[in-house]
Amino acid sequence: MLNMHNYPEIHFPEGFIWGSATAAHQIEGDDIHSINWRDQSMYPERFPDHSGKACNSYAMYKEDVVLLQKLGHHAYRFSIPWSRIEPAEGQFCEEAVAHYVDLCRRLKEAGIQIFVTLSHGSDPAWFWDKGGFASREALHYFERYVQFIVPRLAPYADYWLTINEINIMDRPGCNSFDLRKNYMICHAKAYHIIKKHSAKPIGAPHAAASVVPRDPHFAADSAHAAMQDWILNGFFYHALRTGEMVFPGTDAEIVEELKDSFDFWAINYYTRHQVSSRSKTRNNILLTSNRMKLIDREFYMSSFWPEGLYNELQRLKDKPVFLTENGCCCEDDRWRALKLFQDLSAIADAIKDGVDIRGYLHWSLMDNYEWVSFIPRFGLVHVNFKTFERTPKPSAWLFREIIERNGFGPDLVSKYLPELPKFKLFAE
Ligand code: IFM
Repeated sequence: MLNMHNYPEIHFPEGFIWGSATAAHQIEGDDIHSINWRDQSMYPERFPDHSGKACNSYAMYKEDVVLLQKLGHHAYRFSIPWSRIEPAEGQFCEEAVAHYVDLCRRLKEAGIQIFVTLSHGSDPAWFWDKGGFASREALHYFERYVQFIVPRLAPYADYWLTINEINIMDRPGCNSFDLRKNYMICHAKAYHIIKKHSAKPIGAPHAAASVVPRDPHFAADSAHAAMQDWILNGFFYHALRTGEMVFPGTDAEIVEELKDSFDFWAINYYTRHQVSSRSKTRNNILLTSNRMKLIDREFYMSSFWPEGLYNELQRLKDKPVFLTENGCCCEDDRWRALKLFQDLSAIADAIKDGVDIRGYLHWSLMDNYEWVSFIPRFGLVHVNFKTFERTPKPSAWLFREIIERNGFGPDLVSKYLPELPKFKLFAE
């Protein structure tokens, strides 16, 4: 997958959906009723940057729709912040609902399909005061929010995404297995509520990552990698297929309404985790070197691993698949072009080998607030965080060309990465 000048012409299936993804907390700004906003104020030491106005997209959403159109996207994935819809317990904000309905209308007018995520890190602070997703007794609040918002969006949504990245949800002080089980239960509830109002397909975006042993010939590393893979990936696939939630060292639980509660696999893919039984932290060993850094600091997504994407997709042959996130953060936009070529060729290979992949949403439309910091820039579009000016990067134009021809070939590689043969990106 690295010898890109020798790629054959790659074509995606007819009707393949191309687009990009964002999340409200990361782009809108002023998510003041969310738990994240409160955490930022209460524990500033954990947050090098405050999310503040982020990309100011709550105010600039109309421009963002025009931008999507200019860049040729067929689809846009965005999230509804529960924190704006129900800022105080039981008080639903009609103004916020009207805002998202208007966003949907504009997207429809622009011919852009809608992937709407119901929960992507904007839980209201009041909900966590009642225990949040860590408490089974509090989950009915989420259900009530879903019951409220779904009928309002049903006329517009083309695809539903329930809860983002259940499999890596953590919160200080919470047992992560219990938390993830509770999220799964909420996903199942949301699935069945949506089904009552909409015939459109439903998925739950999964943070898929390859877990590889540092030394594949060392039994302890392999065993450890297999266990980590279960916790990260296997648990989620098994739970959605069967309704059974199995985490090592805990009692398994069966939730009938969870079984088969999805219409497509929604896959977010970035990187791999290399695990070693010999190191103290044991996973997430960063595979970087000084000459290969995407950004000038350690970041967990520093390794490109298209083979891992191909392998993950091979596990998902039972339903259609959408890539609901994929991308990288970098200062040098050429990395993004490289990532697109590599991961899209892995996706094309997976399609050839029998995986029914229907679409690809790039993370992200624009540079945004990466949960604690503005430094990791994931955007196809550069954002000036002082003026909020949006400027498409070369990779945004590359992506538009890929969309227009529903694929790419070596000519596009040469056009966007002419220096590739001499590139030092892969040198140690
Ligand atoms: O920015 C996040 C997004 O919110 C969830 N998936 C991973 C992205 C990059 O870290």
